[in-house]
Amino acid sequence: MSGEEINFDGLVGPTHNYAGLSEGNLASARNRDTIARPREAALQGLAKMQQLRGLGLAQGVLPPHDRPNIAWLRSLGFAGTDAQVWERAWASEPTIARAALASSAMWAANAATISPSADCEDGALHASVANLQTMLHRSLEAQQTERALKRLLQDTSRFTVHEALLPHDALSDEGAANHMRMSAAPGAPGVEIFVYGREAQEPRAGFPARQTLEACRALARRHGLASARTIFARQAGEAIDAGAFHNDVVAVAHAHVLFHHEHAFADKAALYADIRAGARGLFDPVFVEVPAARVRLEDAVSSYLFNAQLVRLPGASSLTLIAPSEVRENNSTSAFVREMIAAPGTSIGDVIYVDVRESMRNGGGPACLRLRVEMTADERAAANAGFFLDDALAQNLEAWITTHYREELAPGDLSDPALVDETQTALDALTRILPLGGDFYPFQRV
Ligand code: SUG
Repeated sequence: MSGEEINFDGLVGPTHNYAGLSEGNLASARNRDTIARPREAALQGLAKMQQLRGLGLAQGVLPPHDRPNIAWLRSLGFAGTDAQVWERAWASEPTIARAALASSAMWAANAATISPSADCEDGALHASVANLQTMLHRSLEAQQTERALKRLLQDTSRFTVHEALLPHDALSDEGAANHMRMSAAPGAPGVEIFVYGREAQEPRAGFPARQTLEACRALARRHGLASARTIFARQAGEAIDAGAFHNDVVAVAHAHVLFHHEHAFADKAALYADIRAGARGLFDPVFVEVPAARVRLEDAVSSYLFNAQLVRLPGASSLTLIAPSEVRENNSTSAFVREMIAAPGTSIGDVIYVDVRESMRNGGGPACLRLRVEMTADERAAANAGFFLDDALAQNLEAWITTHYREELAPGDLSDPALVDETQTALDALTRILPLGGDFYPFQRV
């Protein structure tokens, strides 16, 4: 059966800011308390989606979450009007308030793990919402993500959207950012590779490892994956400590190609062998390894060379890397990419640079911003068409962003009670642009 990989990008929310919330994410720490530009951030994200659509790729959109998260603050005992709740939270619990404001749902690669129907025992497409339990601000995303995915994938005879795993340290799950898939072509059965940073209960000294083996195994079981084509690989501790808080900071796969840094995985030889075994009879895997002698882990992390989208453009014989412009500005990564795409017989034959700088400053590159959903033509027809980007939707979203988003959010602006009404008005309007319904956001249900 033929299929298509569709990228669903998270729209950057109106409260995009730099709060330094993610330990182990070097960009988030570095840019803490700097001035954010929400309007520009959202327009950059939309421009990236439009650029990819212009190249002939299918593109979808996922909505931002309601922030500040007033419902959560109320559950913590804050009372009064929504604006008062926000003021009071800032006054007494600034750490909690910062978490309640994060626009981190924009990084849709962390929304869920998707297994296309070709891999799943019951022939349905399975999606497991990520619990994102490691970081407080991200642990607030699962419920709303589940609502969004259920709006997109409504047809329960074709799609199964699983709720997040119990949010506990033992089942720590960050979604597709730690999941790769290789196959002959979209629609064909593939090899699913789950990358974990630690096992439950395993002590770890350095930066947090946000994905456990136990969570990976649970996802594979839920999705009904064939064990012969399911791989669990450990991320190198060295990579995590160098700032690769998700595997997609040091590796990306598409079709038969795995593009990765030399130090991405704890046991590369075992991973290659497992992929070859899983792929037998289906496709010949190609491994494009970037040696540390060419690109240091530090440069891979600061440029986000691997946080790129690896895509096949219509009619192209090789793959194209959609990389952040920071890769072009780093001498070692730009030189490596230039040589790679020019090499005879290369599997990755082109590069296109995109500007998502506002997101990058929080550690989110082009690949973080999108959730890949591989669908057959029938599945695509059954999915909610209103989430697929076309010119009319792009125009509406652009106008919506321009109307509702602030140009700047400086640290001193974050406590502004006016933000509550402003963002709720914006999101309420969004429910009439995307097919979300008038009860999508918690503030619409009170
Ligand atoms: O979880 N940053 C996100 C970036 C997620 C990137 N996603 C992927 N690699 N797929 C995170 O660390 C920073 C928010 C702040 O500091 O304000 C943040 O949440």
